Amino acid sequence: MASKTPNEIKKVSVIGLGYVGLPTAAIIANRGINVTGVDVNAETVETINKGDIHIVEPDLDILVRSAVASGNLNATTSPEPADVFILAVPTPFKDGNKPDLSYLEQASSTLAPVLEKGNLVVLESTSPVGTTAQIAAWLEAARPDLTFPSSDNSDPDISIAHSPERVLPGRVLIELVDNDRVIGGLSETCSERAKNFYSLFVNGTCQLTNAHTAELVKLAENAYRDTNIAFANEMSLVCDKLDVDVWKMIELANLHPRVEILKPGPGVGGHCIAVDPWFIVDSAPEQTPLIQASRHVNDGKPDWVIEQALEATEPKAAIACLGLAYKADIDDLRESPAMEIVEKLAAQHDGEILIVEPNIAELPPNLKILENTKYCGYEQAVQQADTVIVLTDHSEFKDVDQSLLTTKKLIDTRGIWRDSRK
Ligand code: SAJ
Repeated sequence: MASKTPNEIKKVSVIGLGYVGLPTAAIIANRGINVTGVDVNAETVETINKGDIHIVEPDLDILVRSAVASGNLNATTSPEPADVFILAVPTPFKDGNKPDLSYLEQASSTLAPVLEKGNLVVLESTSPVGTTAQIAAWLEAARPDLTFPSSDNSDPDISIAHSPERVLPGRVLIELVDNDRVIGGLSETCSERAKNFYSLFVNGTCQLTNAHTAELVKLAENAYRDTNIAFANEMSLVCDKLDVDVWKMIELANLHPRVEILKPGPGVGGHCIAVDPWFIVDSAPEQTPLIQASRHVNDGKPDWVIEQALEATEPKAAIACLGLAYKADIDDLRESPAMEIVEKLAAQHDGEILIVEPNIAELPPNLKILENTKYCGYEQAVQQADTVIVLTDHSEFKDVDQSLLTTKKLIDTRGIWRDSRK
């Protein structure tokens, strides 16, 4: 049973309306295709159906509003029949750095009853090697009346492929359309069908491969970045010990035509780079000493920043912490090293911890309940503090009045003010 050609795809269902699923649903809907977005969170569904959004991403509000107003995007809490299903639910890790596939298993079980002959199912969530085949096995167990690619059938009723999302938060709407896509089907026909589908809205090239390779490509990309950041973080410790300015050293080393050292920071955050390398480690623990060491180097950086801050500051003096988000100019606090640093500092230091984060309206609950934390503006925090720590390189911090800093002890983990003391 052949899947639909691009102009026969009338209805798409996106399961999981988060940082990837919602932008994807909105882009497809704005191409004139009917899209149902599915999310277990009833509040999220209600927000989207009003034409609003529950996450921060440039221009997403405009796109969702127009998709909902045109009638092409609607959200619901349970899947309905469609021609194509995209799975974009979280794949976090659990205790022991093990992948947690429970959201995918749950999504597969709610999707199974509405599957019909000719459907295409695409897994976009970043996943351990073997997950696409696992989804086929879950669906096959629930729907013995349908044939699946795993049944050794060259023309199965249901086609299944992995096409990992590779978009950078802050640039999602551009990268969703312009980036090349890696598409790994459970068979060559599955890959071809998935490519037909993505040609509806992707301008980049669709590179076809098998599912295992596509799964590992995505994990390798994020582990590669984590390893490179770990090198920069390790060099920042070396420079501190040897009293060398790490930013100057990296600037000069990067003049070499084959060297490009990334930037050190307070640690690595976000729901991707701090998580995905562990999926490779889980599948091949003995083959991954470098990936594991990199994770430990990056995870160790917050404690080093805390040590520096405690050493620099009198016990009762205030410390200003600039930035909570895991990287510049976003509001995402997930796995943020800045959050870990602020929380541990508040527990280990007697003085006040003055927190400046221009992208949120109030402190998250875990910091709000602490007695010695306070949410502040930049000027107030810097005036009251003896020590100032830059944790996130938000644009706002680059343009501040640096004359306020001349009498302060500075710990600039992002190197944004490296020239301010010259
Ligand atoms: N960081 C540094 N130094 C650097 C670069 C980054 O300390 O030189 C830190 C950031 O401050 C942040 C963390 O690393 O805490 C991750 O930030 P990022 O901008 O490197 O990446 P993410 O997590 O926002 O998005 C990544 C991207 N992957 C790659 O660049 C290989 C994106 O393309 C993926 O789609 C995304 O993960 C994902 O969803 O997997």
